Amino acid sequence: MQIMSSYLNTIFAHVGVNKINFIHKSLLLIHFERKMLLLTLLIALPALAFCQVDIQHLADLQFNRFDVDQDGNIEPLEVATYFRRFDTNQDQQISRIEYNKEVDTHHANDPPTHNVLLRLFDALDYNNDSHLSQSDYDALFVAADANKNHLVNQAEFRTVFYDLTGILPVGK
Ligand SMILES: [Ca+2]
Ligand SMILES: [Ca+2]
Ligand SMILES: [Ca+2]
Repeated sequence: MQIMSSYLNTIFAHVGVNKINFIHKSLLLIHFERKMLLLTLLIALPALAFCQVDIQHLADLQFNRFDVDQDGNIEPLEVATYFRRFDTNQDQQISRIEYNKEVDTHHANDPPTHNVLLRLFDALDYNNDSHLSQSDYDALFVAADANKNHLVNQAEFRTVFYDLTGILPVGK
């Protein structure tokens, strides 16, 4: 009887430890899954916000703002005109504040579009000093002009716009 009891105790003790281990592992797993869910949400939420933007439509809107004479091409002179419109204090720099104001005149109460256009600003601001110079736009023009004819057409502009904002059109 004595032997039987100690044998059972050993078994229970063994099962008990395993039970605790099991519960501990389950809790760890739940904790891990919660963390992953939170992480996924944190990653997905900004992406979801950007999905609300029709990126091709926005690219075309921006293209049309550059293409002042509406001939289907952006010429270097039009880039200069575009730059001057943003540079309200005429210090040859577009600050993030100036850029924000100009974006607001076209996209007030539209935070997703605003965010996409600010992504564009940050992508162009290579040295992260929150200012864009005419040379940043000149570099953008050269990069966009894929066929090197000194003009940027709509297709070339779309490509560089998707590239810089990091957003591709969905189902197009
Ligand atoms: Ca033009
Ligand atoms: Ca300025
Ligand atoms: Ca071209």
